Amino acid sequence: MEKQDALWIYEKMNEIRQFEDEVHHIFSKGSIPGFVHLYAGEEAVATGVMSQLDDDDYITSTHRGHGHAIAKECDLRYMMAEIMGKKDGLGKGKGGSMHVADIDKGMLGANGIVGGGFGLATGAAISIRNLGKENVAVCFFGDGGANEGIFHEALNFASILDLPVVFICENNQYAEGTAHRYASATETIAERASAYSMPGEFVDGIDVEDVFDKTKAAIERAKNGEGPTLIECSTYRNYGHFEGDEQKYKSSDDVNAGRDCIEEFKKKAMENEWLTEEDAQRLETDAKQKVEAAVEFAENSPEPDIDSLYEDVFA
Ligand SMILES: Cc1ncc(C[n+]2csc(CCOP(=O)(O)OP(=O)(O)O)c2C)c(N)n1
Ligand SMILES: [Mg+2]
Repeated sequence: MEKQDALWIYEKMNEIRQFEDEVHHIFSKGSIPGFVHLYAGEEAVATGVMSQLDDDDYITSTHRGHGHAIAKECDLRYMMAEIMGKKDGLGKGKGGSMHVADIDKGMLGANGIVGGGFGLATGAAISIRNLGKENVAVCFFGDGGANEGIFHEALNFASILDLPVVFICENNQYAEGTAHRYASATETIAERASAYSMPGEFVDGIDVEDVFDKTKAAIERAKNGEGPTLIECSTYRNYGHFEGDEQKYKSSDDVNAGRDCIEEFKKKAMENEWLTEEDAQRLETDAKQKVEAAVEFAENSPEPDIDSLYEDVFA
């Protein structure tokens, strides 16, 4: 990792954390329709991966997609408007939190279907191959998503075709209230890679440098035509499964409980002289201002017109 990577990562980590804390606050006031699943706590994964991608690289996301979208440099104002169901939202206010997408940024969408990204990312990798491009597709999914049938179909298919795709499992220890250690036949998700003849890496997903290093190697492998990699990032979510979840199933003994990826990275980045206290304060303040501007923009954006109900409808 270079200094410029570290500065970008620290900036985006703070944007995600502050955005999510603000969405938590706004949701409690009743200004957000539908379900919201917050990404706070898992910032090291999205930023460690996305610091190595361009707009022409694709990602597929999950129901917990705000962090992926922010790290893929989607505009916070249009994201907040979408989450509030407003006309200026990325999806014209019709999709909400679970359908934040921005094709121009290569963000192929958050997804209400658990495991919905596997087929999309594998398909995006086929398009990269067929168009002769030198890009990569990254598929984010949860520990629960890893137990969907399409996980196995996509990994097998990507492996036999050596597709330029990286499968990134965000193992936050729970799928809703079901613990990973209860629901998975294998101790790790990473070891399942051997069934599909691809490398499997287990990463400390709270340590952004570990995420950065292991995904760097996987992205290079994909771009060199050497095929897919499965990476499992061990992480933890700060909030409940969705807003309103009492989290009675969580325990202080949980893997990664009590760790904070932003604090850990700040300490390491200062020790490595990538970040000064002044840089940190400036980036934290910038993030706060960006989030405040996004809320103001979204609050002032109108509701979608009733006449727009049938626009962009294909069937
Ligand atoms: C196909 C499908 N099955 C079930 C659900 C209901 N559901 C929504 S999120 C979720 C748990 C997902 O857990 P995980 O993949 O670990 O992601 P996390 O919420 O922990 O980020 C479930 C079962 C769904 N949305 N889609
Ligand atoms: Mg999970």
